[in-house]
Amino acid sequence: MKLRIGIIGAGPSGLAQLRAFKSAEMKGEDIPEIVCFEKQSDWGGLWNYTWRTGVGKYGEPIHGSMYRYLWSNGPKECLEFADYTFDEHFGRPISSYPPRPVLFDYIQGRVEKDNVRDYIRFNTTARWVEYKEDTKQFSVVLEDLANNKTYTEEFDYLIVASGHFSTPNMPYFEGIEEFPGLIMHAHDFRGADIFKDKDVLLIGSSYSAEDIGVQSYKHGANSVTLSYRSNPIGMDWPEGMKEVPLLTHFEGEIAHFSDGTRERYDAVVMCTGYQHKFPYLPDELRLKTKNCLYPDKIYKGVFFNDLPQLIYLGMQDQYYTFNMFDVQAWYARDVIQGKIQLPGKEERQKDINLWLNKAASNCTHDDEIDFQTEYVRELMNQTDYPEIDLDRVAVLFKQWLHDKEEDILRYRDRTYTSVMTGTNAEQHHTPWLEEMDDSFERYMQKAPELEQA
Ligand code: FAD
Ligand code: NA7
Repeated sequence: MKLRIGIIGAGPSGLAQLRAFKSAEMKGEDIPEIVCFEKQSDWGGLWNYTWRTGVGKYGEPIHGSMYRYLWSNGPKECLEFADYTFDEHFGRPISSYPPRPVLFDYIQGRVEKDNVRDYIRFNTTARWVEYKEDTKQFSVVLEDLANNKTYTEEFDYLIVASGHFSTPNMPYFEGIEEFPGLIMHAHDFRGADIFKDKDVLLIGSSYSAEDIGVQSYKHGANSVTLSYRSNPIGMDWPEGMKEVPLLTHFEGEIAHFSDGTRERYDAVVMCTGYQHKFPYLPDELRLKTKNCLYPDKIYKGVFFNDLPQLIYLGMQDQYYTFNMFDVQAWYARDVIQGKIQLPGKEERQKDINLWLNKAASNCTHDDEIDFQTEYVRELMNQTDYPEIDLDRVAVLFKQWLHDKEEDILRYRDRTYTSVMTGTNAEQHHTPWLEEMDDSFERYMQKAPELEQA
């Protein structure tokens, strides 16, 4: 009997797992029977943009948190697949910070080549999971949303690749129920056009606050205020943008801050992060963690220590993304295929503790980059995933942080060199701040063609 592998989610992590098995198959290995369940009608996870908010066509909570004018927030050279380069996909150099449709196209290119679509059941939600001690299998209740049918299937391994930037963390502030303007979470933000000429308050001091802030500036907000709880982002903000300490309460349309200042706003966006939420998993199988670089209870950041047949992909906070999901998926594949033997539970916990201790001593962003670089290296070195010069990737990440600090409005015009191919990125034909069209077609145009047009 072939092993049966269930994968929940066909975002970059789930697709990495499919690709990992495909690549083994292409090398002549026998691979298990695999089924991937995806609740959306297409693959790509967050990169599959939706205009919808709230619930989808079939009443499921909307997964997407990406917005229309999203451009990569880090250099593409840091996330490049080692087995499918940007050169291979685009056939020519492109810039270092492409817009969402361009990265979506790149993600799709690799899996289209492999025909992995056949493994995926779209419009299918994982509803509930149970582990059966007698059969040592997972029993998964699934809902075929389009046909309104529920059914159950059994799997030897279950791979959770359902992401963790989808369920908002939504705090309460006194008086907010009387605020007359728009209140939303970053999860529901779809474009800053609505903030033209408005005074916008963003709560939070991480990626979402930073990027929704500069998006709002770019699209003509009258003013943008970022309110931080622990530390300010600390950029040299352009005129019209500023950071203030934490919001304490509202009085009507007036927001009060902990430094005693107050101001009137038209809209509030909670850029307050996300919850790791797995409504289809029972207590004893559920990963319970905040957003951090090394969640407890998962060995090598992947195997649920209480039951290593349960595998979590992409659950860390992320400097590394696509290539980190790849090394996790390759490692998981090799364990499933019996090429890598897992140690016993206590040994695994010791290893987890070692990483948790290392994580606890991270003080700066540079420390965090080095930490995640070491983590990716550890997994990468144990499989046949093509080698990446991770020290050079770490240098690029640090350069990226530096470039952002130097000019938060223009860092996306910077270019870097691919660690995989040595290709220098091209300068995009239009500076990011002036580029109001993020479509694939516009992006791929060369400057002279634009001039002719
Ligand atoms: P996801 O992309 O979230 O995919 C999970 C998939 O699981 C989805 O398709 C979902 O529909 C499916 N799913 C969920 N629940 C179920 C269920 N019960 N049953 C069936 N299917 C289910 N990373 C970068 O590298 N660069 C960026 O510029 C960048 N920008 C970002 C901007 C935003 C606003 C956000 C939120 C994230 C950004 N990221 C970025 C990080 C992002 O997390 C990763 O790039 C990547 O999408 C994570 O992939 P994933 O497969 O782990 O999760
Ligand atoms: P993050 O990176 O998890 O950051 C969440 C932010 O929200 C962080 O600054 C928190 O402040 C802040 N926060 C959380 N709760 C509160 C409350 N109650 N009050 C005030 N501030 C709060 O989430 P992001 O959405 O920015 O980024 C997630 C992904 O999206 C990322 O990978 C990007 O690529 C895009 P803290 O510092 O903890 O005090």
